[in-house]
Amino acid sequence: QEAHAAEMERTFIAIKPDGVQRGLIAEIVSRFERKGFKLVAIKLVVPSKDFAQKHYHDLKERPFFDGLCDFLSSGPVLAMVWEGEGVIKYGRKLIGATDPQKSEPGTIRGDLAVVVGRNIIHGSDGPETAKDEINLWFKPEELVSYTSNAEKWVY
Ligand code: RTP
Repeated sequence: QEAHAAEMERTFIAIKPDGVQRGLIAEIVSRFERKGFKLVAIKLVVPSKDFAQKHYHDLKERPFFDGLCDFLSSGPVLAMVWEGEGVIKYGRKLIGATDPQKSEPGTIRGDLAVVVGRNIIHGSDGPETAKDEINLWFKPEELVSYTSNAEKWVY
């Protein structure tokens, strides 16, 4: 069965400053790669606080909003777009529950994080937020369209 890139689902995944500083980039990228998802955009950026507030606008009423935005803008973030069938929902599964105390072993947060304020990674929680977050973090020309060799064996 042939899968066409144009129809493929995309999600926004970011390794937060704690994940980058702890040297977990390769470990995390490798989990998405090995699963069979395809990397279509990647860059290392230090977001401004204003940008962090835009990214987390849904949480602006929450008590931890200010600290969360300070934290996201405190250092380099690895911003990525991953593509594949079901990548939004399954990406969240790979990531694990928001609170690492509750994430299952085998998940990224379960294996690699301990507290909710330092849970190392972000992933879009649905198709609408995925679209919004990809547009916020990336210009259209930063999304690379290519056929990966693996694709014909994954699908
Ligand atoms: P994310 O958006 O980062 O993937 O996380 P999520 O959907 O699993 O969780 P969400 O409720 O959207 O919260 C976003 C981020 O806010 C931080 N947080 N801190 N101190 C707290 O009680 C608290 N609760 C959430 C976490 O970094 C969470 O990932």
